[in-house]
Amino acid sequence: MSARVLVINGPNLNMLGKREPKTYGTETLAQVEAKCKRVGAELGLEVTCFQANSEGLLIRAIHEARETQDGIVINAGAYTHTSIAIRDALSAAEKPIVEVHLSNVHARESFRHISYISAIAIGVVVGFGSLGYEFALKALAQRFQIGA
Ligand code: DHK
Repeated sequence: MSARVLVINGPNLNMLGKREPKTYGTETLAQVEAKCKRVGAELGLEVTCFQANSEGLLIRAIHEARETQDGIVINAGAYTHTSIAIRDALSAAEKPIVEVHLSNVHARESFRHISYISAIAIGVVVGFGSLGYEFALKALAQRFQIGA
């Protein structure tokens, strides 16, 4: 059976393609999610994608992932820098987590340099646009020892 990975995108990432393209790129969320599924399949991963703008919906999806998924890739958007609740949900999931950001958050405003998620992730990928999600999936696949 292939490993199951949930790719979570947080607030404002539904606006990808339209939102500040110099920072976040020109691909839409649908294109990024399609790429995650394709790359995941090549790596032997069964990828499910989820996006929400509200903290509660993100936490509910993480709680469900505890029961249904083997790993999580998350770009929590601005909640990365603010939400202890999302971090606690991720801890409680007890799965390998990879944190992704499209932009290089460390080259931006200082409030983006803080992440509540990084300390509980197996790794963090920032600044490579949607390629970061591919790196994250490859890292999980390697961890599950299937493919890459
Ligand atoms: C996305 C966001 O929405 C921001 O709030 C983060 C992250 C950075 C990204 O680069 O993907 O600060």
